[in-house]
Parts: sequence; structure tokens; C-alpha cells
Amino acid sequence: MYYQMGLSGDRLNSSDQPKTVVIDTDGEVIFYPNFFNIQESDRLFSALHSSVKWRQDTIYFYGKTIPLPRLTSWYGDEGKSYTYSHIQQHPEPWTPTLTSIKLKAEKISEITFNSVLLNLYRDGKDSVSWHSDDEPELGKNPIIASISLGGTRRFSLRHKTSKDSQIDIDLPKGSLLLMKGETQHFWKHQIAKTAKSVEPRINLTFRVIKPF
Ligand SMILES: O=C(O)CCC(=O)C(=O)O
Ligand SMILES: [Mn+2]
Repeated sequence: MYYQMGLSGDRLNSSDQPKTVVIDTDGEVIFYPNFFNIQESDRLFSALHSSVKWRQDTIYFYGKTIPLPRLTSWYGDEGKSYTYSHIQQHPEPWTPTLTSIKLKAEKISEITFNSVLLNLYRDGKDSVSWHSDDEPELGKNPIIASISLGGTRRFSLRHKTSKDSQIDIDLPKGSLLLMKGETQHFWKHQIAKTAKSVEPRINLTFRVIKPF
């Protein structure tokens, strides 16, 4: 079966925020479309776009150095380092803007995060390929709060062993996608490239890095 998720999905109103359950099998993914309103989303996008220390990282692939198809940055508590796509990341210290977003994400996630990975997708050619956030530093069954600002991009989830299990969901500005339980064990996710004209997008994934 092929699902097209949109704002018309099942809506549960157990909290003050409208939410949609995207996955409830082999993990849990919950979508909050209006986590930030449009005005607040635009303000945060501008603030982060101009102030974050964006980096062009590279990966080493079959003997070649390849630039990642997006800019990234890593902020977090001092002393937390993290390996992402074989890149050792040292966090920048929290800024007031990032701390304010973190506090709001923590309230809804009911967990204290100690780091955030930011991605800047400059246009439709920027992407992140199929992966799970299953690095050992994240521990078993990590809770990841993923916030979208700027242009809408399509996020896809695919079960690792069930065929035809792809779920697509467009992530508009101001939305929050919460991934928890066994999601990273059973599912992969991606942001595919698109030929459509899209505005730049910033994604923030708040995470908990465990001590080694
Ligand atoms: O941009 C997104 O929505 C997802 C980013 C992502 O999966 C990651 O950075 O691990
Ligand atoms: Mn990810």
C-alpha cells in the first residue's frame, strides 16, 4: 500500500496541539502541523538562516571526497560530540534562539534534549538520502524532535523489511515531527531531491546524545 499523508489524516486532540499519527507500527511518528505559527516560523527562519554557523561538510565515499547535498550545523551542551555520516561533529554553544526552540520542543516531547543538528536545504537539489538515526550515541529507541522552517519539503518513511510501505508527508513551515519508540530500528527516512521550485528550508532535529 502507498500512503499519501496530508493534513486531512486522522486528527487526535489529546493535547492542545492538533496532531496526526503518521506511524504506529514498529515505532511511533507523530506530526504536529502547527507547532509554530507562520509569523513565528518566518521570524525563526530568518534568525537562523543568518546566524547559524553553516558548514559544507564532505563525506568520503569509495575513495572520493563528496560534499553533502545540504549545509549543516551542530549545537549542543559542551562536551557532547557526535559522529554523523562518518563526520565527527563538535557542537557550537546554544544560542538564545535555539534555546527557546529547544524549550518548546522539550515541553511537547516530555524529554530534555542536549543537542540539535541543523540542515539547510538551499534548493530542490539539496536532500538527505535514506537513513535511520541509529548512531550508537543516540542509544536505543531515541526520541527525535524534527522541526521544519522555510519551504515545504516531502519527508518519506520506508519500513526496512515490509515492501510497499512508503509513507510520504509534506513538512510545512512551523511543523514538528516527533519520532520515537522503535522507529529508527525499523524505518528509514529521507528528504528526496525535487525538480519543483522550492524555497530554502531549515530543519532542526533535537536529540539526546548519551555518554559513551
Ligand atoms: O530534514 C529533515 O526533515 C530530516 C533530516 C534528517 O533526517 C537528519 O538530519 O537526520
Ligand atoms: Mn534523520
